[in-house]
Amino acid sequence: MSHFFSDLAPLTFDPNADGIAFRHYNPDEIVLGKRMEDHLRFAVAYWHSFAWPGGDPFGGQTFERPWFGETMKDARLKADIAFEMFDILNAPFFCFHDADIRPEGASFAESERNFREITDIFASKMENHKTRLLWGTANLFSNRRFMSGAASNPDPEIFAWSAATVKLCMDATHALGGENYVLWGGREGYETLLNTDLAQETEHMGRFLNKVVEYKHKIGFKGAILIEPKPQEPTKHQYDYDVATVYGFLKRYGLENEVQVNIEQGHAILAGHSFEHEIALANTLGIFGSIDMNRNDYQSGWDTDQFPNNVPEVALAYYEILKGGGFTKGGTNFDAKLRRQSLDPNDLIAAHAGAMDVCARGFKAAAAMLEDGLLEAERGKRYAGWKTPEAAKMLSMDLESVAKLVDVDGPGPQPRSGRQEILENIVNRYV
Ligand code: XUL
Ligand code: CO
Repeated sequence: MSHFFSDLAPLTFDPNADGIAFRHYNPDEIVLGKRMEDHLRFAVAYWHSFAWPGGDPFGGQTFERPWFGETMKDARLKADIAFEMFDILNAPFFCFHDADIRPEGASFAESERNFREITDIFASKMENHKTRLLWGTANLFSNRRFMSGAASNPDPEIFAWSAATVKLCMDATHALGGENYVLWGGREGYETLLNTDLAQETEHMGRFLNKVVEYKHKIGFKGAILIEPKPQEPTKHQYDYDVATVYGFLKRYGLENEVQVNIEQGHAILAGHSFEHEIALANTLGIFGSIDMNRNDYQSGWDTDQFPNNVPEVALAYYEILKGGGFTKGGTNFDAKLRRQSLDPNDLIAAHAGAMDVCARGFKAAAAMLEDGLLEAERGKRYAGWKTPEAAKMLSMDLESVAKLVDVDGPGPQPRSGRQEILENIVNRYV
């Protein structure tokens, strides 16, 4: 034991606890016929919890962690403490980028050796810890070599370097039994059209993604390949803007049955959508995969990556997820970081425990809303007109024939209330 977390005991479900505990998240509670842990599939994000120094655009590092440094000794200590935290949180999953877990080497080969040493450590730790890998991913955005993109970079050598990096990270994810592999195109986009060949860049991204899918099948990786949409930040115009944009891209390259989406709440907000909209659309298009459950600050307009703390919002998101049948390979990843003044090791534990509780409350509310069926009954009534054979037939008739169905001498159809406030009042009964 490193004593970093002052020997905190693993958290348990204890609504009356004095200190940090789960007050709403009971992993073994059965909801809709399944354990909560198996529904929610929580994951800890390695980067924010163990690699992020606490900087903001106006100030640098605020956190002091014994593993901060660029040596392999630091990386090994970081891995030890990460698994200590996973145990304290009883976390079923974690997620990582290559750059979170190993120091950058002087060459690709050295970075690869560093990376493999740590993923081997993960593999042996996973033999006697419960935590599994929800997804692995490659960081193709932090190092300056990626400043003009990865697959969309004008420099073909960066395209190749990116391919080699993704291959390495997919191999590791596969070897560790990861359930998904994520591609977030942090710098796949542009700052100015004046130096950008949009047609060529998007074509290269399509070719790149095809290679990723081919490789997945070649190595027999059974996990899902997920794209994480985001509209901007760091680039001004990001190609994977939102779920709808990603779907158009997948269709264009024939990958809509191969690739799904990892939807992040904060990214949905940046794109001008609600989280539940993005989830509902992904379900409608058949590409829902997983979620990053971290919110933005609504005033600042930045990707502030805060732990979830708004039960009604979370409830509506899980409602859509449950309506779509729940997670299969996906889960609830906390791609969230502490506020930079939250210096203490216990802040990390409290942040995750609180987030798990917020999700549990929202999830239970969502399950109850679905089980009681009031909202779905209302929705059913609203579309009931389409249940008649005459109405349904219209969909296959041509425009002129449909036009003939109008009673041209009558007063015309009468509008009906959308009952929004009544529906909001129903939701409020649960949250
Ligand atoms: C950045 C972001 C990433 C992805 C993984 O906004 O969300 O952490 O989740 O690269
Ligand atoms: Co994310």
